[in-house]
Amino acid sequence: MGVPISTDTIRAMFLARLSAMCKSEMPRYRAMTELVARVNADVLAAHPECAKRETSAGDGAGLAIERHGAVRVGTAGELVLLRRLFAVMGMAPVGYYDLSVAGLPVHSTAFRPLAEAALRESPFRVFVSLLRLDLIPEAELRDEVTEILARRSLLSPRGLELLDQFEGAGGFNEEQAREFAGEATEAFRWRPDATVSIDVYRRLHAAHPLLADIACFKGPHINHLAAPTLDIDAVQRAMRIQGFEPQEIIEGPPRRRCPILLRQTSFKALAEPVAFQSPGGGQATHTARFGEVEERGAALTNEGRALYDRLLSAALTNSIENSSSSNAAGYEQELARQFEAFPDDYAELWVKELAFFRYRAMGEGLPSGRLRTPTSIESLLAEGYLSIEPILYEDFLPASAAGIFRSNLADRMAIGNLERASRQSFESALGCAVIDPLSLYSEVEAASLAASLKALDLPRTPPRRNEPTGSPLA
Ligand code: OOG
Ligand code: NI
Repeated sequence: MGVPISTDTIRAMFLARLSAMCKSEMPRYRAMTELVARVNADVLAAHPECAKRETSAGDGAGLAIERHGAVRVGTAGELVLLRRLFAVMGMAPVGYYDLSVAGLPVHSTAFRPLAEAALRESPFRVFVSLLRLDLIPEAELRDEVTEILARRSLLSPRGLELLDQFEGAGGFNEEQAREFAGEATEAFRWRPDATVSIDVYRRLHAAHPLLADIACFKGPHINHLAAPTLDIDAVQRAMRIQGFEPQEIIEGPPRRRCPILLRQTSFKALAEPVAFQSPGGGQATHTARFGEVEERGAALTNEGRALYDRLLSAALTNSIENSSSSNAAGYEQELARQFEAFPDDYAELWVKELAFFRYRAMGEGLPSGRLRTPTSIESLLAEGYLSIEPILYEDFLPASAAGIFRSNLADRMAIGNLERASRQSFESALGCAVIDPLSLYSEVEAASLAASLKALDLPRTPPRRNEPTGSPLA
């Protein structure tokens, strides 16, 4: 085989093809990426320091490259095949997202690179949702869907053959990598000829639009790609003015000085013509594909995330209760009001342990003699021996994902009271456990601290905070 191509390179090859396919098939998506590029160029011209902010975008050049995509599959077998396919591209399942809480009959994970170097090289993830047939009440419909899905294969025979070769040899040469990237892209192509009659499509669509989207076509079409931006509010305004009809609100936290987690917006899925099978044949439209924009900020600790979840749900509840003329504007105001309780300063986020940080040693190390002084990470930061920068959030947010799904379903269909999905059942379908995202961030933080202390020539880890000094009575 010679020297195998790195999985990071295969991921980049795949994304380049996928992106080209989406742009050529969806002029609106291409136009959206051009709009985002203009906004990003304006931000960089006005604030050159922003290039550093999106850390996984490196010097900012990476802003032209999409950060994630999403597909939906119907069966455990399909999910396992995608796990194998994404492993070729250096992506593993991270996180579990239960979307049944939002009335969607799916649960999900994100296939993504794990290592910092891999994320820097190509920070592309795929949000993969698995249909929960158990949530479809009608037994007859469930059987019908099972039968339809059993007939399709996600990957071409050549793609499957290459996958076996990769697993057997532990890698691809360049030619195999290129061929596989092509086969994988084909697997996610939107194919407008349904595998069912219009009658079956309509019945599934009536049960839940997602059911029709997942079951009636030849494969798991890529439903969107998400372009990164440095100013999602500017993108949202430009999308409105230029007739892209973005969703009503930006999902996620409000605009802040210190961005956290993930903010997202999208334009509504396009109605695309579909040709149906006999009996009947016929044509109709289906909303399959849209475009998304994302802006990322700091990854939050467990405590930070709990605070985020609490404030977000308070904003939602209050804005529903006091809903006045404009829901969207009322919600945004309420969201901003709630998030006043979320510190908007990196030093404070560090002190309160609400976000994860990467440490860096500054200068030449400590002056000799200093090691005898008891010290703390806090004073090393205060005295400038250490510096911190937030670790970028690489994952997703279930409430935001639900918003993205819903804004792109023709009708806001919900199956009443969906049973809570179990992570266990998802993992047994996947054939392995999903990785806990928090453990990844905390490893990056710990490794950067250890390396920085070593660079400062400190023999052991000092306590995080200064001991409280003096007596409270002094
Ligand atoms: C996936 C929606 C989730 C996001 O950015 O949160 C997602 C889907 O519509 O299949 O992509
Ligand atoms: Ni998305």
